[in-house]
Amino acid sequence: VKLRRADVHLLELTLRTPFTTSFGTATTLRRPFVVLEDADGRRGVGEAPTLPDPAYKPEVDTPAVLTSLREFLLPALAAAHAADGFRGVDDLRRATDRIKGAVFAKSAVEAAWWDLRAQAAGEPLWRLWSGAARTFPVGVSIGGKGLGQVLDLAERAADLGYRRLKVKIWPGFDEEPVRALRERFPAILLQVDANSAYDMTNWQRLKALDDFDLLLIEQPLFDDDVYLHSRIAPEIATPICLDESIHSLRDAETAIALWGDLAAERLIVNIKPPRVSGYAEAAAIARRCREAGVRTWVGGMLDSGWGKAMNLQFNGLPEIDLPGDHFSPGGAYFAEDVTVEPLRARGGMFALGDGVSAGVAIDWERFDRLGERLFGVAFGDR
Ligand code: OSB
Ligand code: MG
Repeated sequence: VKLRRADVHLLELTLRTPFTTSFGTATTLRRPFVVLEDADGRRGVGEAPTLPDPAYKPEVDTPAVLTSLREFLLPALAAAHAADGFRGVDDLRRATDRIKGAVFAKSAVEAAWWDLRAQAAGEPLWRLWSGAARTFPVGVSIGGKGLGQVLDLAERAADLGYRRLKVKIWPGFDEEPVRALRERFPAILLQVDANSAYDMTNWQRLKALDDFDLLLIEQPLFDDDVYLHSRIAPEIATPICLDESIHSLRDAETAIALWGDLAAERLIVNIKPPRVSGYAEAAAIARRCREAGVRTWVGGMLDSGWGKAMNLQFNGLPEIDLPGDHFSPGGAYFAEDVTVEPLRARGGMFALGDGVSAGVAIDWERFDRLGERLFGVAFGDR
């Protein structure tokens, strides 16, 4: 792929339903999108699914991602492109290797690059990633303020046909919503996400959730911790799922080693491609987890239709076991989105097709209307 320019756009996306987690409520999301242009004039797009502040984990806030892109990643890409060009994704990744962290920013660049590759090949992304045109179940994540809203959103999700629900919990709002959801939906796949709201003084509360046949408990402890999670895993019958604290294949290896003989039964990994710096690393994690018998699924960050479409293509990998966070419980996530056609699940199932790249198209008129271009670099001729 011969690149001509890289530009960063900032779009404002408005959630139709505010999303509440243990760390706060989000309504409007300012999202960086990387647009890579190749020598044939194609435009590849990658989203950084940022949040307003670093309450989920460091460097996922909009200002941090914009700083990483402007100050470090785009200059490093321009320098590497001038010196050697990019033959493949490994060259692209190597160009920014010396920059530590910046996983969301790196992922946005890589996503745009994959989009270009897929367009040039005329293929869907799932095929480039050695996936299959799978039909798989998808789930929803419920971030409700209080029991009333949680039950209301769960009802809407069940009406739309989703058979897997994830609910946000925190100390004092855990057993109550889980009990209510389990009573209302006895057969549904149910899981919880604490977004690191518990600590070593109160994690024992989570043992009470063992009575409700949950699929998993996601990131109960600290956002940067793997070790303490491995210590509480033998004490809770429900599997522990890591989200925030997995950034790389190496982190996944650490978890697999720490869980030891319990890995297959008590460890699950939420693979969010942007949180692990991109789709290449995400695929490596999925394969390593499969080898170790550790189940995986594809998480979301309230991504736009574009980010979700790419994640759904990634869900085509046969190594992904469980339903992912790809759809919102009450219909579309955003008042206005960046894709021409909305993504659709039928009966809680999503079917990958033969459409090129992400299988949906960017609506450039809306893309331009929702935000503005902030900065960019020209790569020049090689
Ligand atoms: O922890 O999975 C999470 C949203 C924002 C930040 C973190 C998380 C989430 C979700 C939503 O749970 C998943 C989605 O539907 O995109
Ligand atoms: Mg999570």
